[in-house]
Amino acid sequence: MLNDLDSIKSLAGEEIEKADSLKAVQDLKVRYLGKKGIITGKIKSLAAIAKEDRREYGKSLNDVKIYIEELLGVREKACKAVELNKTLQIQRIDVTIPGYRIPAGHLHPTTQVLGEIIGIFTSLGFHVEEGPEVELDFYNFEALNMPKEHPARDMQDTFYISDDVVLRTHTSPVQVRVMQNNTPPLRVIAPGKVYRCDADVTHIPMFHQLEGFMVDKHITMSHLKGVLEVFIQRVFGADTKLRFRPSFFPFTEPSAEIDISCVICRGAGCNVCKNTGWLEILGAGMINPRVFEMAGYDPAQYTGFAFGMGIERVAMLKYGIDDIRLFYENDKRFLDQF
Ligand code: 2NL
Repeated sequence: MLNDLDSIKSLAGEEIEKADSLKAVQDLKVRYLGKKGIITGKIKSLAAIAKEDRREYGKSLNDVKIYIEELLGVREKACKAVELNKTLQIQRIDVTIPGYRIPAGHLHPTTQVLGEIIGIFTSLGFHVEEGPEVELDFYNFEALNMPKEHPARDMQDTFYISDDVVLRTHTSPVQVRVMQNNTPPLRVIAPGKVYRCDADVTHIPMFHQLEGFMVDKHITMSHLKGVLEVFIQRVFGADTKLRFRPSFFPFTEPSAEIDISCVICRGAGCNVCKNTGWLEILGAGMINPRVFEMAGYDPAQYTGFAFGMGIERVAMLKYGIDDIRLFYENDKRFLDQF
């Protein structure tokens, strides 16, 4: 009786010793200790053994069971270690390899240039003001000395919402509102979107403009000249020259168009400046007394200068871009360059 336990014990010992994978260990566990396993079978048959032998046989059977369990446990541990090592060899991870860089976005070139310009004017004491893009005819035209029949209101240029509501064609109406609600001295810039019914390489129906003005007693054109010179030379470089050409705007008198020495060829002549050596960059002038009257200011007491520029145009000159539509196509090959 006890002999069969000895042979089970030694056979199990041999088999478990030879098991060289977790699967093989698992199979042996089932073979000996499973529901229909050899040891389990012996335990079930205990009842059939003569009462006087049962105690001793039972104890030996239990010893064999514990022996097999322990061997299986040791073997299982060893196989697990071998398989883990194999996995680590195959799935080797080099923790020193640099990670993948997630490409970071950046501000749109128009926004970058606008931010730079705002920074320059705020450093000179100008405040940023904003206003509605859907504007009353009064603020967009009437208050700026452009009465109903004025050619600048031409249907070709202005988007009309109704008879007396338009999409603003410039940000000047912001400044008119500022004058109505404040008393001088004033130093204000008004950046924002403006709308004109126009489209070609240098014109799009929505673009960005920045206007600015300064109002106080005794403001003269030399203040205008000084402020614009600081502005231009900070954007385009300290060696950039300015040229004031006589011009006309209904809201300024006198008016001027300001050119800068060509930032591409530095005045030598190229196709960007059409061999003139100069680039047109902004319009400006002394605020027309009629505009002051419309805003409720006494033109005998106050004077002021005003100026306006297209942001995309400044960006085009700064970076030598020849087609304004590139700013609105969202082509990454274009945007990635800024
Ligand atoms: C241009 C020219 C200009 C102004 C804008 C202005 C505003 C007020 C009163 C008087 Cl409230 N003037 N703005 C003056 C001169 C020129 O813009 O070429 N813009 C793109």
